[in-house]
Amino acid sequence: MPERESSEGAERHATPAEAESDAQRLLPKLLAAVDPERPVAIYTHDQPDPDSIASAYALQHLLARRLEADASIAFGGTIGRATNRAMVEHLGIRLRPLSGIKYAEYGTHCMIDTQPEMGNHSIPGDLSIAIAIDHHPPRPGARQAGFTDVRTDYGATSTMMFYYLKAAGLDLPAKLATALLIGIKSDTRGLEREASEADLHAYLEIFPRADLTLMARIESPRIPQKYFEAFHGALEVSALYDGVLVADMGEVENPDLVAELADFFIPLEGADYALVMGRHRGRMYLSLRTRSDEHDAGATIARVVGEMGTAGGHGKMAGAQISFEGAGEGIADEVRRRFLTELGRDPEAEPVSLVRK
Ligand SMILES: [Mn+2]
Repeated sequence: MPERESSEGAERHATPAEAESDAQRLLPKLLAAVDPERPVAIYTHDQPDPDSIASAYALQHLLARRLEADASIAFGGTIGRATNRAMVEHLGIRLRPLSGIKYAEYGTHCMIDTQPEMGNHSIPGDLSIAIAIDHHPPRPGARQAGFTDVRTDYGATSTMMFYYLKAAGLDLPAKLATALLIGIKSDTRGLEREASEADLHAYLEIFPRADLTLMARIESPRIPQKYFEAFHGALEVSALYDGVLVADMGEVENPDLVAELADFFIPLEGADYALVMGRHRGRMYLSLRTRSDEHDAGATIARVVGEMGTAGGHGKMAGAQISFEGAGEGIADEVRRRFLTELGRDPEAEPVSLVRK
């Protein structure tokens, strides 16, 4: 295991010096892409995670301080994870649901921690995006925003945003520092995975400015009972196929659970892959985690989903969505078969239940 962890980190090469010079070079272009006379909209991906929330908050701060721009943050889907909800509440970050956004009222549209042609957001395809800042690999031939800053060498968009704030000469208020710290921590799993030197450096620089009491409160939130029920259900349906864990949750109350359960299962001894599926409002959500270097999570899930839906992700974690009509009953089985075949497992093999019933 340890040697794998170190090679994982090596995938992201950004150094602090590069991060600083890139931010200095790109900052004027970023600011020039904003119409400061009109309200600005900043969009996270759907079911926003701490990295996208913190990055959006940082961009809002940057535009307010440097351009006096009035920027709102909007998101699609729900904020399901208790820690993410606690983050928004304790830090007082105002997020508006996308359903209430009138696009014509905004002069500048920004996407953060995602890009125009990603499948993980609900922004209309014909909306002209002025700014996109992200660390996920772009799709080949994807339509670009006016100002596009996609640097896959970073473990978190929060790190990129930290260097923008630094290049702009802005101080970090405690709440923003706390948000960025949580953003970096969560996207790199505590700097263990896919973290570059720049991520580590940013983390250390931000750390003394953060409110650690608040951070502890956010990271250990109270958990509703429904959550335990969902975990119970997931344990019961989990099946192992030769080192591959598959859990089809059926209907889920919030799609965030799917990713959370994938994180929950991947430490399992003897499992190199965890795929969790759940349906919510006519969509199947998939989340894949891997501990193996043999198959890239993002590429694997993209091949599994194929023309059925949209997919995206990194080497060790990836997600996908498939829209369907009706009950969508057969989809999970189709995905499971394709997935096992993709990993060279026998889709007909008898699975082993994870827990005794
Ligand atoms: Mn991210």
